[in-house]
Amino acid sequence: MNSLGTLEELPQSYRDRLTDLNLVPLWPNMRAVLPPKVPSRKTQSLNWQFESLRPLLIEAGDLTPMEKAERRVLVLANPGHGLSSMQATPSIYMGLQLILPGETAPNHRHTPNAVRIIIEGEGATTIVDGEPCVMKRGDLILTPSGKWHEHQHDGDGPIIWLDILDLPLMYRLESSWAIEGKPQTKTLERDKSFAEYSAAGVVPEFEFKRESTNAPQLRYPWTKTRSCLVEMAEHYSDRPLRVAYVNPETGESLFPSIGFGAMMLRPNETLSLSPRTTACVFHIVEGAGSLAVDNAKAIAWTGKDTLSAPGYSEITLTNTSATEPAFIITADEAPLHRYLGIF
Ligand code: GTQ
Repeated sequence: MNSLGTLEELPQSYRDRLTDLNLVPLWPNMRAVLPPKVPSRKTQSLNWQFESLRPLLIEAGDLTPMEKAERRVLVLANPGHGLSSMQATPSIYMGLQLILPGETAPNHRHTPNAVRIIIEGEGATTIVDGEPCVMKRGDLILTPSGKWHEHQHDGDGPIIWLDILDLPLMYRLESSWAIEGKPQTKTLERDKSFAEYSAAGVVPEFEFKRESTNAPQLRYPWTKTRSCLVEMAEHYSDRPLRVAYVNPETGESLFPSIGFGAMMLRPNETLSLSPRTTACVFHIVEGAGSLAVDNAKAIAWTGKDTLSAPGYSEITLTNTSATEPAFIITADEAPLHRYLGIF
């Protein structure tokens, strides 16, 4: 590829006249926005270790009362994007949220899609459009774009979960906004949508057309996902053990923006992910191991850690235990890449 003319080669007076008219010459910038063959990526591979973060999150519980926080969250900010961008990847926001016993996080709704993955604690409920969803370790609780949601915690200890939102995408589309609402009335039975969709291949039949099939199931209990992976392991001794979380009505990804999956690594298993364009994040539900990205030094992980890795990279996950399986929940931008035809 030819090297192209630089900005410095242009006379200052010419550059000034361009600037006055809000014009920019493409050629000095072209390789930066269209680099040869591989895109530039800001997403760094890293591990937000739960053990190191937890004390700071608990401290936030002392420092900031809920009324002053609404959402008491420490954002997992990827330094590659700049900490203030509050991004884990180009489209994914992640944060660790803390609710103390007796606290509530007020009702609101917003344009970004959100999923929570429960990390620690029991006794909390998320109410989504009138449906109370139980929150247990490893569960995914969905609050799709536009749905009212609030959190209550009646358990004994703190509850901590990982929020995953397509906030950076919505923000850059200049489409991110929220509104506050009055506390919801629980108009639906607890975990109604999970009850309706809890058997794979069987979906509820409605006499009347549903208002929307956009994410009809709101809670995906971890116990179900885990036992599916364990049963798969009994059938396959060599294939990767991976499942995708889908909309049970359409078989499509939970959201148009972010795709979610889960995997099990057998004891001592090393899994090289097939090459993909999208950045991804990994939440370790159980186990201990390492993440290697391209030729960089492998990053160790253990239960409750959360990691990120850029797209267009060779990713290898290793379970370093010789006796115990490891379980990981994944999130990536594949649905969006597929929609754009770049996956
Ligand atoms: O629970 O609605 O971590 O609106 C960031 C923004 C959580 C939430 C976050 C949010 C929420």
